[in-house]
Amino acid sequence: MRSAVSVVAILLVALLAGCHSQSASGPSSGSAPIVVGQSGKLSSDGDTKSRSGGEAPNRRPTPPPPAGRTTAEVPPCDPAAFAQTGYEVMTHASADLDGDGTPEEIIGCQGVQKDELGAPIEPPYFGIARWTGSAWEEWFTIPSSGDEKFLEEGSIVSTEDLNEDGCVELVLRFYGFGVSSRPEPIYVRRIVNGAAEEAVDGGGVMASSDDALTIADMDVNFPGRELIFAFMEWGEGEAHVDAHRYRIAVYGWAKGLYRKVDSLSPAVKFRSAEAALEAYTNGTDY
Ligand SMILES: [Ca+2]
Ligand SMILES: [Ca+2]
Repeated sequence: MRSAVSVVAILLVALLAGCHSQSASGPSSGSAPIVVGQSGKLSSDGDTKSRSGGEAPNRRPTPPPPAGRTTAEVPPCDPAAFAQTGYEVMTHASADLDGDGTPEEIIGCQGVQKDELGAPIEPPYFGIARWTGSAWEEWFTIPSSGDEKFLEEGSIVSTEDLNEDGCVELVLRFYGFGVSSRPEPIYVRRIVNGAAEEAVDGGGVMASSDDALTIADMDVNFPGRELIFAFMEWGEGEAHVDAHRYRIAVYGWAKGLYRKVDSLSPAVKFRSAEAALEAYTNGTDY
């Protein structure tokens, strides 16, 4: 694994200048890795494209927009108009999820009414609004599938074509209630033939605020970018603030889903999950 990463690191340098994402759309098109850490924060820090081989992506052609229906004529969507009664909009983003040339609006909504601990009583959801040609309408909703109660700014992790097949992978994160650590599961959905499909093996990846995710092209055996998690592993007698070991889990696109394709637990301890991910993606020899 380490030698493969070293090769990737060399390829990165060689390919930095000329590689650009094939993403059909998205608010931040480009191929910079996306890092989401403990507070759901999101950062991009440079192009790490390294794909140089492997299975050729089965690219889906983007059809031209129908006559009289161009993006320029679509008025902006008002996300607040799509919050159901008793909900407020926490975050939203635009992306062409069905590849018809017109962006849809992804709207994250959280329940207003709270319990005695401050957690919303109703489960959060993402609403997808689409332009019909004459009006914005709610297309479908994606409710939290666990006990998660929260949404926030970082809940829409990615709206890009990660596996380079012409279809956007929508990476979403809900939040559970926690005191020192809280559940932060990741879900991946895509629109196929007009319906939202789960796009990660097992329906989602359970993670917590002690863990972190980055999205970067690290393995030429799988098309496009991989989802790379660092999961905190508690050692004997360790306190929360101590350095910990982290398990690195790589999810690559294979047989129509993001599946766990690699897992390793270096003996080195890190101060944070982000530091563990940075060491892995930089090809550090543990
Ligand atoms: Ca569309
Ligand atoms: Ca895709």
